[in-house]
Amino acid sequence: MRCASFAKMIGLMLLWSSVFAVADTPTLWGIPISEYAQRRAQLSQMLENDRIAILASEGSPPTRMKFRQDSNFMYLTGLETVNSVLVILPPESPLGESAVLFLPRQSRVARLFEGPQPEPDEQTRRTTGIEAIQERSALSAFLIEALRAHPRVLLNRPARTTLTDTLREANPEVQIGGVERLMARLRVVKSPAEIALMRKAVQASIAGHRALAQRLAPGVYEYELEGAAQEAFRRHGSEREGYPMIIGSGPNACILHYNANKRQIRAGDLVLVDIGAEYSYYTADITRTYPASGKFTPRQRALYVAVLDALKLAEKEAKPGITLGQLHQKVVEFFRNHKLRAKDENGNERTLDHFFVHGLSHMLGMDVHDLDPNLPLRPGMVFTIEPGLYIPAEGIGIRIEDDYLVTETGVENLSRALPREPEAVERMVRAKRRR
Ligand SMILES: [Mn+2]
Repeated sequence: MRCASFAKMIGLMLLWSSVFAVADTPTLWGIPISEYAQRRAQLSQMLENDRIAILASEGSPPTRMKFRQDSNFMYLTGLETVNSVLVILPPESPLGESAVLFLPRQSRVARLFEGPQPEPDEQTRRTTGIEAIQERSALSAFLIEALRAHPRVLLNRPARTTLTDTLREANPEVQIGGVERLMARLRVVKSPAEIALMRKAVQASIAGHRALAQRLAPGVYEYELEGAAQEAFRRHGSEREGYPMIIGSGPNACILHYNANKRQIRAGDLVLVDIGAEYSYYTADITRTYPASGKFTPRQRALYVAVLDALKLAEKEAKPGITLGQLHQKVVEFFRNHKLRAKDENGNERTLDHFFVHGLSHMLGMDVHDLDPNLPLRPGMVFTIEPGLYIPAEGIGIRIEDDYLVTETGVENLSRALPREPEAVERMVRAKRRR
C-alpha cells in the first residue's frame, strides 16, 4: 500500500517534471528550437554531395509594405531578420558544417529604423540553437570555398534575386536551381506544434466569419464586412491575413479573385466570403456563402445544398493514399450527375460541372497555397476542400471551404465549428448584435 502510493507519487513527480520540461522548451514563434534543428538536419540529408541550399531572408520592405519573412527561411530559422542568409550543406561536406547562418551587424541608425535584431553572437546561438553563426560580411568568402566542393546550389526566392550575381562571381560554373521541391517535401507533413498553430489560425478565422456575418445586412458595404473580420482576426492573436480577403456580393461572387470589396450589398444577394487569418506564420482558409437578407431563395438554397453535398462527398472520400486530383475528379462527376441544371453565358442549359471551374483542394500551411510535392495524402498533411458553382447569368456564386487534417483513417475537419448547413448559416446572418 505504502509502496504503491510512493510509486504513484514518483509517477506524479515525473509527470510534473515532463510538463515543466515542455513548458520550458525554448520556442520561436510557437515551434520548439529543436524542431527547427530537425528541419535543417532533414534538408541537409536530402542534399546530394555536390549540392548546397542557400536560403536568404527578405530584405527591408518598401515603405508601403509590411514586413513578412520568407516562409522557407522562417521554416528553417524562426527568425524575422533582414538581409540574412542560411546555408545548408550535405552531411559529408568537407566544410565540416551542415548549417551556417550569416547575420548582419546592425548599425546604430539601422537599429533605430528596424528595432533591435539578433546579432551574430552567443545570445543568438542560444535563442536559435544554430551553432555556426557568422557575420554577413563573411558570406562571399564562405561561398567561394563552398562552391568548390558543391558546384550545384538550390536557392529560395529571395536568394535568387539577391545572390545569383555573387554566386556566378564566386564560381562561373555554378549550376543554380530552386529549393522549393525539397522544401515541399519537408513542409507538407505538419508536426504537432504546427498543427496547434493552424488550429489557432482556424479559430481566429472563424471569429472573423462570425463577426462579419453579424454585420451583414442589405445596404452594408463589402468593406465594412472586411473591417469587422480584420478586427476579429487581430483580437484572436492573428498578425495579419493569410491572403487578401475575398468578399464578393451579388455579381462579384462570380469573380473568383475579386478583392476590391467596395460594393454596396443588396437584399437578395449572396455574399461569398473567402478569408483566412494568419497566426504565427500559419494560415487558415475558410469560405462561406451568406444570404444578405438572412434567407436563401429556393433556387439559391438548391444550388447551395448541391455545393455542400459535394463538400461532404469529398470529405468522406478523403483519407491517406488518395490524391487531391482524384478527389477533384469525384466532385466533377458528382456535379455532372446532379439533377440541377443552369444556363451558360450563351443561354444553353448545362450540367453543374460546367460551373465548377477551379481546383477542389490545395495544401495549406505557412502559405495559403502551400508548397505541394504532389504526393498522395498522408497523416499530418493539412489541405482544403472547396467546391464552388459560379453562374453569372443568375448572379449566383457559391463556394464552401473547410480546412482538413489528414488522420490515420480519414480527415479531421479543423473548421467544423463554423456553421455551414443552410439553416445555421441563415441564423448566423439573422442573429444581430444588440447595441
Ligand atoms: Mn482555398
